[in-house]
Amino acid sequence: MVRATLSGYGVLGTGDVLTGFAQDVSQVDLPAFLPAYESELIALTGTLNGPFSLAGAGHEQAPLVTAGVPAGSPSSFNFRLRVVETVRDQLDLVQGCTVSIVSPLWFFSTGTGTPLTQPSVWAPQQLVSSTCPGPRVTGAQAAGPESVIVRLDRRIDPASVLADGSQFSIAGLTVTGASAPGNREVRLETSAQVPRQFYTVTVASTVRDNAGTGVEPTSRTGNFRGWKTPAALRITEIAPGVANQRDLMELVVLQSGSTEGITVVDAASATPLATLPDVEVLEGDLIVIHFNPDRVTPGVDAPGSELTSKTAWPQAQYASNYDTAWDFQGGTFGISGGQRVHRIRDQMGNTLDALAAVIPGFTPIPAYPVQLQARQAEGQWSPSDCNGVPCTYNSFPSAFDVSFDWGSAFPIGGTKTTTVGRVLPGDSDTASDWALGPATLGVLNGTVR
Ligand SMILES: [Ca+2]
Ligand SMILES: [Ca+2]
Repeated sequence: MVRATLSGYGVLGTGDVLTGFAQDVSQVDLPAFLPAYESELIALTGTLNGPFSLAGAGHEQAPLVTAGVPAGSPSSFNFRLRVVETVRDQLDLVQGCTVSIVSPLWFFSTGTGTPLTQPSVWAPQQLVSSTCPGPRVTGAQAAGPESVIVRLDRRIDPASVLADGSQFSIAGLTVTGASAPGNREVRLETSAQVPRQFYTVTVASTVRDNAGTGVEPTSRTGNFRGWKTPAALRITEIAPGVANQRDLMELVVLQSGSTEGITVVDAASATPLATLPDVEVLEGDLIVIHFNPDRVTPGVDAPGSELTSKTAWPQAQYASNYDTAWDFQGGTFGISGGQRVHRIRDQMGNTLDALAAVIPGFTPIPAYPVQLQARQAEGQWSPSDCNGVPCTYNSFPSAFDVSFDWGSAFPIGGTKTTTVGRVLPGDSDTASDWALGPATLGVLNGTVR
């Protein structure tokens, strides 16, 4: 890339309009003539011909077509609009937008193969104009017994949404109200939904984005299932360090309801360790989640989660199951060691419970204090800070000090005899709720361990 290194300079003026200096390259096959244009100020009009994807930290890119680089031409496979993530969010750019930009021409190369030619937008003012398709419905979800959230791919103008809900229709339900908070969602009030029933919501084209464009006629419906009361769950016991990552987690049901869509998350990973099935559990029930289940070796783990009763896959037949608990199966990853925040999230993504655990001698994991602070901010872990400042490895007390030390729960030989357990009632959201002790999986923990 052509670059100049400036060793010293003074700023004599800013904010000048550069449009007049830019050469319009909308007709040029830019990838074919990249060396002639790279790093030069260009003006270009083109259309985003595909969805956005990641393009380096904090950036996204989408396939771009222009008069000079038409769709399907050889050069089109190496031609992208690259945008800073936050700028794209602010400008509301999506597939199908036609954009005019003025900015220096960027490209990306690994040193081998054909470089990606990437006209770029780093600052909002580099987008001179844009014309986008109308908002498209991307999904819908029940948010309460008489409430639904409709999600769209562009910001909705709150003034375009009528409070009486008359722009939305759902067969089998009456829509009684609607509101748009100014983001990419609309919240509807409905008559009482039938739990688990399938519904389709249809949005009128008079619902518009901030540019005044109505909802796309071809993408104006979303499906959802009728609201059912969600179960409230709490972590009671964790057996980490079991051989072959076949770790276990025990939960207690605090409020009867469905477990559908509840996830177990290691806060460091975007992928849940387990996503629970749709089972109606009762207050006081215990659930044991089996991570990385062994469904191959006969008689070890059941073929799947128990969906109909706590003894659907009985212990006599499947040795690892507990007849006193719902045995659910997780994904293929177990519980990792070191500094970890494990949490239970409901279907909407809210944290139901969390355990912040550390191994003091373990190499500090940089992400851990951030995750700990997030749980403190949610009111799921105490103290809420470390002497008035965010808890870090260097604060006093430190992130280690306010977390539970679970180091001795990782046994040599990978057994599950010693576990991390909540000492009942143990609901102060602090490390003192927890103790190491003999496993009581499938059985309610005691008041001592
Ligand atoms: Ca069972
Ligand atoms: Ca237990």
